[in-house]
Amino acid sequence: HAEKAAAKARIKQLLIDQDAVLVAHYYTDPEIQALAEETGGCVSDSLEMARFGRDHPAKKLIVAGVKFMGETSKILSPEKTVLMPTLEATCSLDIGCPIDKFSAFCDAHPEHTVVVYANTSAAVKARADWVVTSSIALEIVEHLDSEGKKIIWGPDRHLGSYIAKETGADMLMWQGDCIVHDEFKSKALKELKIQHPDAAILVHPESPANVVALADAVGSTSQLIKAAQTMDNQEFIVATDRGIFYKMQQAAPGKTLIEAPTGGNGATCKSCAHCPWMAMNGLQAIEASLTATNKTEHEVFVDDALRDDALVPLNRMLNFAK
Ligand code: CIZ
Ligand code: SF4
Repeated sequence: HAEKAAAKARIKQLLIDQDAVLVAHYYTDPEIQALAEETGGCVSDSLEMARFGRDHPAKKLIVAGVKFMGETSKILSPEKTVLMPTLEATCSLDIGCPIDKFSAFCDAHPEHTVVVYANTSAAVKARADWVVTSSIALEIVEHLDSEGKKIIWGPDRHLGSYIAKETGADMLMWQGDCIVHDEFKSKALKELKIQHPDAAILVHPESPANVVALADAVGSTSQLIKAAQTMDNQEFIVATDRGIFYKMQQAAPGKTLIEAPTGGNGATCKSCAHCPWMAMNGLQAIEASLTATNKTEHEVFVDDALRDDALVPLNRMLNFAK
C-alpha cells in the first residue's frame, strides 16, 4: 500500500515536470482512473480520450488504454508526444482485422461505404470512409442508410448485427469480436435476473445478440453510465468490462452494481469481464513510460501518409458528432 502511494506520488511529480497529462479509459483498473482524475487528466471512452488529448495544452499525452487509442490520439495530436504504459496492450478486434485482408474485402465490394469501429489500426481507419465509436455508430449508420448507401462494417460482428437490426441498413459484416464482451452468457443472465427481479440489465452492444435481447438499456460505456445514473432502479446487472464500475458507482452512488455472468470463472477465462490488455496499464508501466530513456517501448508513431488518410474518416465522425 505504501509502495503504491509512493509510486503515485512519483508519477504525479513526473507528469508536472514533463508537462504531461494522463488520459485513461473506463476499463483500466480503478486506481489508474483515480490517478487520472487526481492529476487533472480524464477518464472516458475512446472518442472522448482522443478529443481531450487533442484539446489539452500539455505537450505529452500518457494514454492508459489499448494501442488503437494511442494511435487515434496521435492522429488527432501529431505535434504531441503520445506515450503508452505499454505498446503491447492491444485489442482482439484490432488483431482480428489485419489491413491486407480487410482491404481485399473492401476491394471486392467497391460499391459499399466502408464504416469501421474505432477499435482498429490506423491502417484500417485509413482504408475507411467513416470511423465510428459505439456511442455514435447508430446515428451514423442511420444517416448513411437514409442516403441509400450499402455498408461494409468492421470489425465487431455483434455491434454490427445490433446496428443492422436497429436501423435495417444493408451491412456486410467483418467477423471480429471482443474477447471480453463475447463471453457474456444469456442463460446465466436470465437466472441472475430471477434472483434480482428489480435490477435493470445494462448491456454494451459488443455482447452477443441473445444477451443484448435481455437488456433494459443498450449503449456505449458513457451511455451505460448515464443509464445507471438516470434510471429509477436501485440495482443494475452490467454486461461490460468491470472497470466501468468505478465511474458508474460515482455517477450512481448508493445503487448496487452486479457483474453480468460470463462463460467461465477466473481460472478458466482470462478475459471474463475484464480486458487483459486494459489490465496491463498498471502504476509501474505508467511510471516506466515517463522515465524510460529508450522510449521505443512506449512512444506511439503513425506514418504521415497513413495519418492523413485516417484523419479524413475520423474527422467525418467528429464533425457529425457536433
Ligand atoms: O470496448 C471497448 O474497447 C470500448 C468500449 C472502447 C471505447 O470506444 O471506449
Ligand atoms: Fe478490445 Fe474488448 Fe479489450 Fe475493448 S474490451 S480493448 S474491445 S478486447
